[in-house]
Amino acid sequence: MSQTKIIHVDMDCFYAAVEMRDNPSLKGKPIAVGGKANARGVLSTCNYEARKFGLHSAMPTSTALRKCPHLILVDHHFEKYREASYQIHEIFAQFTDKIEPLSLDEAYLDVSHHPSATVIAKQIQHLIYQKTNLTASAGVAPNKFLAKVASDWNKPNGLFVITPSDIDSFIKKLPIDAIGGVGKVTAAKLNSLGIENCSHLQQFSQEKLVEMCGKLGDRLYDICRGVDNRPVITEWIRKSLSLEQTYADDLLNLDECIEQIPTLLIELKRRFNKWIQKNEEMIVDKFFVKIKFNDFQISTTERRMPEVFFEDLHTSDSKTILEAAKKLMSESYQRGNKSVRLLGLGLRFGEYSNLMQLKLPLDERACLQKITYST
Ligand code: TTP
Ligand code: MG
Repeated sequence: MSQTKIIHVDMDCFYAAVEMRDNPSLKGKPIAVGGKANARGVLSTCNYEARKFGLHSAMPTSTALRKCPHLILVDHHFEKYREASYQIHEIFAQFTDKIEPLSLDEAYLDVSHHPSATVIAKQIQHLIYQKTNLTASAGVAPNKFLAKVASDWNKPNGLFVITPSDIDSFIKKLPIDAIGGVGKVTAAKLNSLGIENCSHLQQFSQEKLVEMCGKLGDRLYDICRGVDNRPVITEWIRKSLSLEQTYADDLLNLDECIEQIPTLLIELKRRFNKWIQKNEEMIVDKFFVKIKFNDFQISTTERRMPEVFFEDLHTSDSKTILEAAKKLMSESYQRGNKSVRLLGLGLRFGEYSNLMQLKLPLDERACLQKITYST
């Protein structure tokens, strides 16, 4: 079997780069794209000048301004980011069908069929710059994990190649916090045991790693040896997250149903925030409401939601989501207009890859966005 060759491409400070491209007076100054410094504003990203001050994605804007008072805060222009994203994904498609987009600015490409993945990666970087005037970094490696680490290695506008014979020496020095899935808590726990890099991890049996890190231990056992057998996934996966509540006494009218929404929302948000930590690559696609009437007739209504809705999912604010839930619930209720025994709320998720593959026109994808969540 031929050697697997994966390229991971990731745009450099993507939203910020688009903003600097379109307003060159921002270049060379610390800038961030994000919400205002009121209660819930966070940075979506910032440029490399701002990163020198310790700023990063998902940092509250108020904190960012404290650390970097002359920071220039720029509003989002999602339409522009989607346009650039569309252009880069079209470039990827010139080289292979095996593409797994992770978000607007990032994708894995399986180019095992080609004699030189490095040549393709360079061409992709060149074409991206030519078409969008933006820079991308690329990593080339025998698997997804190493390709992703490699794309980060020489950022910005970098290319880093890990060949099969490099793996052993490269992986041994790799710090554990460079492994996706090792969060701050796990990293701190492992550090306290003197485990700082993959060569330290290699000293432990699989059983011991599972004992120390739970399910993650199985993956760590492979990853710390540079092994990752996950294929580049191109097919549609859809998931949803929902909750349902059956009431001891039927809810007699729409108002009684609507009164239940805030309680249901608190639980939905709690589950969402827990779930999204393990499913970072998923994007919220739709919001839905389910009603079961007392004669067991079921009525569901689902809708794509505006961006602000998704922001509400991971902040304490629920205004937009509450309004949306009321509207969907009214629609569902009208179909039966009788006593209700069960209410449900839910979110459907899609992977960006799937949506790209359906080749939806740009405006159909308009409500999709990468989720910003604060840690
Ligand atoms: P990233 O690729 O994670 O970051 P980046 O492209 O800004 O910077 P880097 O050079 O390190 O790759 O994310 C791509 C875009 O997704 C980013 O420009 C903004 C958006 N984003 C959010 O909205 N919220 C987040 O928490 C993150 C991490 C990214
Ligand atoms: Mg990026």
